[in-house]
Amino acid sequence: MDQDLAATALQSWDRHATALHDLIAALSPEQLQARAHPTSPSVAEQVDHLHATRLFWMAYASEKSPDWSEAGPPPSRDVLLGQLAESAGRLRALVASRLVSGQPLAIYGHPLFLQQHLLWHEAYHVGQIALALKTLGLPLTEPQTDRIWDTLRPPCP
Ligand code: NI
Repeated sequence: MDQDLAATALQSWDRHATALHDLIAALSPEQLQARAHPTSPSVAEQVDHLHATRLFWMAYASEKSPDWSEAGPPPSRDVLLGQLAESAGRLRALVASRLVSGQPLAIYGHPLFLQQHLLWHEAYHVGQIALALKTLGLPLTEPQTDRIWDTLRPPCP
C-alpha cells in the first residue's frame, strides 16, 4: 500500500480515538450513568462495550479465540479511558502491521475493513451517547461538540 495512504488511514483512526477519548473524559459521573431509555445501556456501559467489541473483532480477525468480557458493572471513567487507549493502540498496531505485510485478516480481508467496521460501530454509539445525555437533560455543550469536530478535521475558517 502507498505509504502516504497507509499513514493517512492510521491518522484517521488516531483522530477518531482522540475525539472519543476527549468526549468521554469531559463527562461527569452523572452523565456516565445517563440512558436514552430505561432499557438502554448507560453511557459508561456503552463505552465499556466499545472496548470489548474492539477486542472481540481484533481477536476474531486474527484467528484467535474471541473473549467476550463485558460482564458486570462498568468500571470508573479513568479505567474506561485506559481501556479505550489500550484497545485503540492495539487496533492501530494490528492495522499497521497488516498494511505493511499485506497479510489479510480473517473475515475482513483488508485491514481497513476492520477499522471501518469499528469506526461505524463507534459512531453509532456516540450518537446513542449524545441521545442519552439529551434525555438526561445534560446534553453535550457546543464547546464539547466543537472539540470533536475540530479533532476530526481542521477548524472551519
Ligand atoms: Ni454496539
